[in-house]
Amino acid sequence: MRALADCRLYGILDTGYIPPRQAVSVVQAMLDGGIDILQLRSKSASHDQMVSLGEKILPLTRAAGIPLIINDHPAVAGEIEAEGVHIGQDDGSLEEARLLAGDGAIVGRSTHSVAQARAAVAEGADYIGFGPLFATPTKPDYPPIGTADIRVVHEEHPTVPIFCIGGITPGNLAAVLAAGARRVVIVSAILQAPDVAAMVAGLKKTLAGTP
Ligand code: 3NM
Repeated sequence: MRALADCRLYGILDTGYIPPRQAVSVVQAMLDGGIDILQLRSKSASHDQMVSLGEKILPLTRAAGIPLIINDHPAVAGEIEAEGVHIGQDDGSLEEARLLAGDGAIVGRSTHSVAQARAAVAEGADYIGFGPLFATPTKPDYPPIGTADIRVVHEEHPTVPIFCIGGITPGNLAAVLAAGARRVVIVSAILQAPDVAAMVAGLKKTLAGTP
């Protein structure tokens, strides 16, 4: 299983873009392109629907040796024995999520400011998301925070994996990396690409150009 520390390109299977019947083929394309870590995100799904979708995807991510992270549903992560869970600012404590997700689970938290990043790290997050850097249709209600604080959070938390997120595309990835990012989450630019595997492979190549 790939270690979190070795993950730089974080993909999300978001049912807002991909209907459940296409989930397996799109996940396979992301894996073929070389995605490092994958999250299952479905804002409208019930516990049982998340379990059912997660159980379809888990054999693929396991075969590829990469972690599967369940968004918002720590109990689902525990039930299907996914590698981890991701929660937002309003989703309770990391401790509670860790208890539900099970021993050894990766627990990540979304953060939208330097102060929230500090709090999540103090609370013991295994990784944080940091964004949205740019305006994004995937999370339309959040004001973009820009790129200036990327360097600040990396300097404050040199040992915590920080995944920059929000509006990142092949067109601005180099600028995001130049602003100090090392790891990114990219959703719509991957899921809406005509060739998902080729898009992922291209993004990985850009990331590999920056240590
Ligand atoms: N969380 P895209 S931004 C799911 O800032 C999500 O916490 C964010 O999608 C955060 O790559 C975001 O399509 C959307 O912009 C990322």
